[in-house]
Amino acid sequence: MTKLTTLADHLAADDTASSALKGVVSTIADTCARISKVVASGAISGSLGAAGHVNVQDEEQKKLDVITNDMLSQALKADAAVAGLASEELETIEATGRTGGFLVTFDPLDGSSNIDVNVSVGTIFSVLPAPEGKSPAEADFLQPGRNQVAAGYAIYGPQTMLVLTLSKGVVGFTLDADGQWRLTHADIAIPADTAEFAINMSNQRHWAEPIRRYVDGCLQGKDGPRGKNFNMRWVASMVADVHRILMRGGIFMYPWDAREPEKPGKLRLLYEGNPMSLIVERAGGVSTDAKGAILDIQPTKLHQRVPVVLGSANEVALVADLSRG
Ligand code: AHM
Ligand code: MG
Repeated sequence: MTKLTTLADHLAADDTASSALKGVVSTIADTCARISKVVASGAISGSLGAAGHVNVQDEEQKKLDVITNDMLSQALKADAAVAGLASEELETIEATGRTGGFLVTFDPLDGSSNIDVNVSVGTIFSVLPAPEGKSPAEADFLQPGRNQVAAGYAIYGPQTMLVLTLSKGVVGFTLDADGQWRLTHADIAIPADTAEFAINMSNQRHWAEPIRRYVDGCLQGKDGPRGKNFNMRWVASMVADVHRILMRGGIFMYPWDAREPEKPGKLRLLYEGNPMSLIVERAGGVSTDAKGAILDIQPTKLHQRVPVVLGSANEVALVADLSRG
């Protein structure tokens, strides 16, 4: 059997990224491989369950949120090309004492509310350029998603995979039994059309009119305006729902809703919205907050939330059309 290309060989062959950026991606990938083991050990290592406090998002932290946040933070602080980091689990940014290089934002364990029931979870990351000649402040992290020089996620599922975009295209690696990332998905592309949607239907009564109309059209299937039947999936782990869309198409929505009207949505722009939007766009899909491209939003707050509609291009265009009225 021919050996599949390793992540190290794939990065070495990429002449668009600097060696410093490749180093940061390797640091994150190595840490995700280690996180995969901790996640997989579950109750054996006593790492399941609640940590006993809430995070800056006012959400109950799991023990694994804390463990994985510490693992990534420590690894990134030890990387000479990282000037600062920001995490969904940390209140403020952390500067490493270095200048130049890169800033990394991450959600160390997305979907962690699923961890105790053994459903796929993941790590999402985004790499931004750091300011030259000064230690980064919070304002330096508030860059539009278009500035990202790399983005990706690891999914801890039946297979552990790493999905990555650098300057172009989206590639996927699978973790082998020896702890090596192997290139298994050389050119991931999202089909433009789909008959599968993903949304938390239990929030239906809180949605805005355009989302109600769109989903209602899907639910009416062949007998409705769409003239075809739709299937529905909701893992409640963004990594798992987005991964499915990258593998076979679909539309994912976590829109604004009226439960907490002052919040624009549930998902966070810097840790979830931007990295996933870059991956989806690079794979030929579309990602919008229902007004415009998520990647064009100028962030104003570190933990800013954003409505997210992403996936198959023609389907996302329909939601955007309905939203414009
Ligand atoms: P988390 O980062 O605290 O895990 O929250 C984000 C998760 C996403 O992975 C997922 O799409 C969403 O929350 C599910 O929300 P809900 O429980 O409302 O369905
Ligand atoms: Mg998350």
